[in-house]
Amino acid sequence: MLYPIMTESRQVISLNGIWNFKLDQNQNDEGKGFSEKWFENSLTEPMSIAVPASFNDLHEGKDFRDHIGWMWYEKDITVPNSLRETSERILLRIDAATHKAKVYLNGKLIMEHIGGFIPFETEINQYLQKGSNRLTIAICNITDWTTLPASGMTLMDTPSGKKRVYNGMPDFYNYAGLNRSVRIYTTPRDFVQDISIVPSIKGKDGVIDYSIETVGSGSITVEVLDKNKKSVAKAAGAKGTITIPNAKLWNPGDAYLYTLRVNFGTDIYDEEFGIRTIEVKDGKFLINNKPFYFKGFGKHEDAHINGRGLNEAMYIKDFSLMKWINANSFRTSHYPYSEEIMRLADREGIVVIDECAAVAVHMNFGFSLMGGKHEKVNTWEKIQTMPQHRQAMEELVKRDKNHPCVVMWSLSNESATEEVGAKEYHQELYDLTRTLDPQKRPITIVTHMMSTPDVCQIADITDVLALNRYYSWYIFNGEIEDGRIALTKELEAWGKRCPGKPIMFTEYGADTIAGMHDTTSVAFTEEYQKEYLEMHHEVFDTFPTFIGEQIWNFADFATTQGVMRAQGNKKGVFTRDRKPKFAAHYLKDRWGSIPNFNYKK
Ligand code: BDP
Repeated sequence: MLYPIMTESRQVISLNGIWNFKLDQNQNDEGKGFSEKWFENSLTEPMSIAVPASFNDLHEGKDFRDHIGWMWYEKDITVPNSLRETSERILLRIDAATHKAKVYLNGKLIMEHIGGFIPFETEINQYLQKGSNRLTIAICNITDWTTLPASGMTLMDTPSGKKRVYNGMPDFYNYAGLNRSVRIYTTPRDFVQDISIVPSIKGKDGVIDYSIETVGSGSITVEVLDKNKKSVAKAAGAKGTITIPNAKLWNPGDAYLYTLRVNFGTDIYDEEFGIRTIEVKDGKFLINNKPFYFKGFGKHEDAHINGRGLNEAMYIKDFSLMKWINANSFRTSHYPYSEEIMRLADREGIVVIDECAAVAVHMNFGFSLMGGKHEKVNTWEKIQTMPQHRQAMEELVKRDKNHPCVVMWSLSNESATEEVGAKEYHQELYDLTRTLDPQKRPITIVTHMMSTPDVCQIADITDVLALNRYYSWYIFNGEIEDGRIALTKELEAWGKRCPGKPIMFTEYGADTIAGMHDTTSVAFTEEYQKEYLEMHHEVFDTFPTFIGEQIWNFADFATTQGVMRAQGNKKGVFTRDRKPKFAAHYLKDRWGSIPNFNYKK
């Protein structure tokens, strides 16, 4: 799916700003918005809300912040006559509505979407009227065992009355609403629908195989522009191969972006791309034919006030901190991040593992961790996430396939990979993703600490073993040496189960309260976080097929409340307001001495 940009043939109009807002469904009822047809008139007594942003932290009170159910956004928009009266296509594009949306224009339902982290759009010419138009968007933040993220919901009796509660909700706050931009954009009637670019390297030259999807009639010409917008190669036709002599490569920490300018009839679109290759071979993860070592983090889109809302100043700050600490990569845990983040990673040379929103796809995990009574079920017999999961991978690959920063897809985070049925479930998604991705990137499945080598069902499918492990934290809390022994044992066992398969840690971390210190380290102190990381790194360094370390988490982040969370998850190497903890300085030194390439001999 093409990102909306202005070109000589396309206009982009932002609808961001202050909108009307109203909560609907409350803890006990199903809401009135649909039965009373709130979309047919202006909302009565609306609140003010900012778009883009998560709604939760923008007004006070638990009932507001923790609202579960439907909410309504509304804005009056006027499209200039000059635009409305042309034959151009006018599209409404919503970059993310978390998690489910119904969109009305002047009272008519014009589109619906499920999945809170992916853009969706529709042509609106036929619904637009002269003067003011009422745009109403109903959004629901409920997840269940058919959605991604997964997790169930129950109505529980509490002393103050019945209350909706989540079962197995993932460990991040359910920030919702219009989290990303809402825009109108135009294209000519005959237009470029999609572009795919597959780069390769031949000696000193870069080669791209391109293919263009169009709607309507016209002839296609394409042109490659260098960083200074100078034309370096040309071709014609919907498909083809272009050689870029003496090409500059896209490298981690040293990005170079070319532009493919596509002309089709009167339409023009500029798609950026990089020349780089990716391959998993002989136990190594190769970028541009050289063994790469991942240094970095699992992250979240999470910030004060905006929640998970688009926050470009924060993106710049986070990338600056990643460079400061000598990181070269991150995973989009646990959902697709904004297109603006992906474009920035392309530009800054940060390597990305791109994860879909498949988190909490496990019907036994939440219960067992909380010690609650729960009859064990087989997740893969009961869960109904497959249709959404297929859609999620289709939408993600379609959106992100040309990004040079994306080096691997992650099909899921900590799903029930230890349960029988996980192999078949993930194999279907693996095959789908492989077919969809023109660049045929490696694909991984991130596993949790119970998915050990003796029981893991997906180890043979995944191209890279991506492990989330918490030795010396959830297991042997406070005991570094016990953790060391158990961790070493598990890595040895993986070596036996999957000889020669590259392995990396996509999560390991210790909750650390900034400012809490001790001479003899104990859990939660800044000293303990550093010792915990040092121990892991000593072990990692002894395994030749160990290809990367991504710490949980880049920064402290908001979660639902719970006895294990002190105003959120504190495993950040930075605080939520992006100040370094003690361990950050240690990491800066370690990662400063690890090159991007050829770390493991
Ligand atoms: C892992 C999850 C992650 C959590 C983390 C933790 O993948 O989302 O935040 O554990 O417990 O299980 O800190």
